[in-house]
Amino acid sequence: MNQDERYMLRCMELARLGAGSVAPNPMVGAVLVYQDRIIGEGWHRQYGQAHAEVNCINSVAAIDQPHIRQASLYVSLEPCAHYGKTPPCSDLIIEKQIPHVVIGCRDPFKEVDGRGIEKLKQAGITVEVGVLEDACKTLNKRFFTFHTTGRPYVVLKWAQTADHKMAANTGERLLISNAYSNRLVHRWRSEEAAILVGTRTAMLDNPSLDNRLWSGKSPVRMVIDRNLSLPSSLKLFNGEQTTIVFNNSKEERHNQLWYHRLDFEAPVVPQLLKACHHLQLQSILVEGGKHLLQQFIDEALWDEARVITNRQLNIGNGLPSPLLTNADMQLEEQWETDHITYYTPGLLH
Ligand code: AOF
Ligand code: ZN
Repeated sequence: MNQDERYMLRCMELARLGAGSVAPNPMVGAVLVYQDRIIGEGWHRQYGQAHAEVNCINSVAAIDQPHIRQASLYVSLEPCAHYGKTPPCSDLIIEKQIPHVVIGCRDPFKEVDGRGIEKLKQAGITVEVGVLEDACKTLNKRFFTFHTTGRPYVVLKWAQTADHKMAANTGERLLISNAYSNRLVHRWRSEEAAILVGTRTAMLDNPSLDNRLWSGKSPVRMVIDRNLSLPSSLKLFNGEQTTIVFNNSKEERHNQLWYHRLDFEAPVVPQLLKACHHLQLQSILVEGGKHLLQQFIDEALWDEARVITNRQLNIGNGLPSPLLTNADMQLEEQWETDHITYYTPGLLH
């Protein structure tokens, strides 16, 4: 690892301190380096507030301020060029006469998208782009997927028995995961903007779809209820989170209950993702059931699948798990009786 990469790694480390507070903005970190010494550090801390570069420049001690004009700025994402909730960072960099800027990756947001880099170059600043580029993109995988593909980042999740069954034939709820993996699932819920289930899962499991076992926020809940037949007593229709009900007739908003109409004669998943994009929901966690999960897989509209397998539970007859075709297994983890396997779509490799 060279010096540039080391400083970029520090930018990413700082960026992660904004996790959970900056979405739908990306996590961004910046460091200012003078004669191989860090004289300033900053990150985007809170949605709507100062960007990483501003916090970084403001952190420089008085004694080092004269050095800013000879320093190098490292930043994990291209400095912005637009007036959003804050003025353009590229203007500030130019104003401060920083001579050299090293960027992790380009910003795909259409208001920026190379304009920040261009502006800096026009001002005579030397700009280097693409240091630890893949890692910088992965850090904001939800933001990148959202802006480059026009749909949210999709995480599929299910729990299965050792013999790959998701439910008993009777439809009754199976207790598959243990206390450890349940907590992990709540962490996953805290990390995505929205959570989705199908009609049958909503009815049979009556899930609350909130995050009770981990710190941080709960996602927006989404349920498919084609004919609006689900009882209003279900947990997901109650509580404080917003719930979006995808159906075939109603388009209305009542406080936290939002109805969104879909054309059920056409494939539902692309329409649903389009609605998420429109609502600025950058990621969704799909928690079942099998039929819905399979639709995402068959349409190749998914980015990660996380499968919890209880290795001690075999039920013989039952509802088989979705079939993950063209998937690459990435990693496995063990939480007591549960084994968790992480997959990504093999088609992309
Ligand atoms: C940067 N540095 O630290 C971040 C950037 O509404 P605003 O003004 O906060 O702008 C949000 C957009 O700015 C966001 O979509 C992304 O393109 C960029 N984020 N840019 O130079 C930062 N967080
Ligand atoms: Zn900015």
